[in-house]
Amino acid sequence: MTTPTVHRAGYVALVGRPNVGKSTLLNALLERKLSIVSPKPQTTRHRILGVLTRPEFQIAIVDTPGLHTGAKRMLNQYMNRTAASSLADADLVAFVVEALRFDHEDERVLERIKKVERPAVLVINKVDQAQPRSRLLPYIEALAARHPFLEVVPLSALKADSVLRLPAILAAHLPESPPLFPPEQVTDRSDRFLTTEIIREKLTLRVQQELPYGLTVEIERMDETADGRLEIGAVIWVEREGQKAIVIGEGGSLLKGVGQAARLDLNKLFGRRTHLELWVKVKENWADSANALKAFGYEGP
Ligand SMILES: Nc1nc2c(ncn2[C@@H]2O[C@H](COP(=O)(O)OP(=O)(O)O)[C@@H](O)[C@H]2O)c(=O)[nH]1
Ligand SMILES: [Mg+2]
Repeated sequence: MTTPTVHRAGYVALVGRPNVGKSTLLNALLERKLSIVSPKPQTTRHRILGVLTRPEFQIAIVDTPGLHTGAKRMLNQYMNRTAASSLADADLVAFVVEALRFDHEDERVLERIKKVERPAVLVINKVDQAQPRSRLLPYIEALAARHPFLEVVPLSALKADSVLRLPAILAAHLPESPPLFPPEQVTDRSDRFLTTEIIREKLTLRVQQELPYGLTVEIERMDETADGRLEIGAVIWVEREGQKAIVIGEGGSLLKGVGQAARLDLNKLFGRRTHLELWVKVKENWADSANALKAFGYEGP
């Protein structure tokens, strides 16, 4: 006689303040680059779904923009709303924090988790850089006492082996359910969307200070050539004329670097050679315009 196996499936939302490593964790769990990552906070602007399918379970992991305080711009308000609704819709919340750091923004996220009354797992990321190590255990114990977390999992999203046990831990707290997605589906995002994100990541890594927050990318065309290459034309939108020169760089150097780095990722994503053409254009204060945000694919109220 064989024991009947239970199949579990559901949504797990990765929530936390900006920069704790939510997107890095999503990519590590899926073993592929789905969500863009940079050392700058607020890199993730959208809800990104990654589907992890195993024989015994399927986890629909939702990466969210970091919940942040003092959001004045319309884009930032959209981002917070996206994160809040993913939190409210989740079967299980993975509250991601950074080892040895817990500030007022983490505090606000925890308050929200309490308010929506979703079951939550505490993920303590970046344990690789926690110094001194002796402070780690008291830190974990203090946080664990703050809320009835179902589990507390210290890990390092940058170290693949430390995330290995997380899927089974998450799945154990999901409802009994058949799979929600076909087994081969990895995300609900289109190739066009993933392409804009890759270009925005390369830009975010190269431009300084506040400029990453004023950039957005739009795909104008995506065509297959007769010899099987992919031709992509994209516009980088900035908010002011003065930002255009910065994005282009001296003699076009910055834009060229962005194009080269993006092409490498795109070749990998599409499994074929891509040709990428980038233009820089100005749309005044697009990040505060409901119409522009809608046109650029940001989810509104
Ligand atoms: N040392 C260390 N850095 C990490 C870890 N996970 C993420 N990071 C870095 O933290 C920064 C923010 O990561 P990201 O995934 O974009 O954070 P998010 O804003 O929460 O999505 C990036 O520079 C990552 O490389 C980790 O486990 N250890
Ligand atoms: Mg992110």
